[in-house]
Amino acid sequence: MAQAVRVTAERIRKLEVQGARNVAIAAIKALEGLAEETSAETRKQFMKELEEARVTLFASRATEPLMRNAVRWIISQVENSDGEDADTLAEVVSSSSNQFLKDLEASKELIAEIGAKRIRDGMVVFTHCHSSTVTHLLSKAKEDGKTFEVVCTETRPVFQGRITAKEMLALGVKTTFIVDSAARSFMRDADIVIVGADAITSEGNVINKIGTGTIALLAHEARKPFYVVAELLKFDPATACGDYEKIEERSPDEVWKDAPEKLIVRNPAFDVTRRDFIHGVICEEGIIPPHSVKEVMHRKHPWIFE
Ligand code: RUB
Repeated sequence: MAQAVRVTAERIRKLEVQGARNVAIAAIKALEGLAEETSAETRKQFMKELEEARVTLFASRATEPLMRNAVRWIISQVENSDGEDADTLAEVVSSSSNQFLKDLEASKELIAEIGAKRIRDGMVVFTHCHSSTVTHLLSKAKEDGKTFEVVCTETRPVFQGRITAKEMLALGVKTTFIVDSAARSFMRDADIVIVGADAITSEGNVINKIGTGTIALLAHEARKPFYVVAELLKFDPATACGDYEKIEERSPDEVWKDAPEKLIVRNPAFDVTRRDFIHGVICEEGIIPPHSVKEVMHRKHPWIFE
């Protein structure tokens, strides 16, 4: 097993790398690392290493289709190339990884440009957890000269909301930090809710950090627009074939380290927000209704269904 892959998978598992985009980027870089450190000589040996890497990276976190799509695409580029020696194939891994990262970056910029227009002066933006796509959108809005405030939840059990809060403060945005259970009390002051996504299903439902589904309900109750900001490649093609998106269940220790014996402590990392509660998905194709994501994927990324 390539060292780069093993170390990266462990870092992802431990949440040292957090958020769907960062997880995907780390996995792509691990494949680049594999291409550099490989001792394979033949095509067969190299393909075996790639397959081991795929299995290890996929197992590092269960609910990360962007990472899976990225790894699948890079491996398919290698499969489709006719190089016979490992050096040539390693070259294909490097160039396709580069291409994927470039496209991912371009999507992020486009999403920020589109989404920033939804932020108007004086708005209070409510967000949950830490999404690099959301914070980039907000930094673009700030760069465009918008003045707005942010309310962010701490996001139990591992407090990713603190990352969001620090990033907002660094941007000079007035930020209010609340416990997750205060979400309803602060929803009435919000003008817009913007969250990220880990996965989008074929029905247009969105999977994001645990608590997102509740916040969507609260936004619905308070009649506040609820937007999901995500690259299209967070779509999980397996859901179109009947599979459910697997919801990662993390260690109970994250919730209560020395919990009494026999106490059942559950720690699902994500939940599902039904498409009915989502005003729009802000993606690189514009702001689209959640139920049309699958159709857009057929047009933009047909390979994903192969
Ligand atoms: C992070 C989370 C983020 C999405 C989107 O969960 O739910 O909202 O991953 O992030 P965790 P991004 O901290 O458990 O990884 O927009 O950066 O892809």
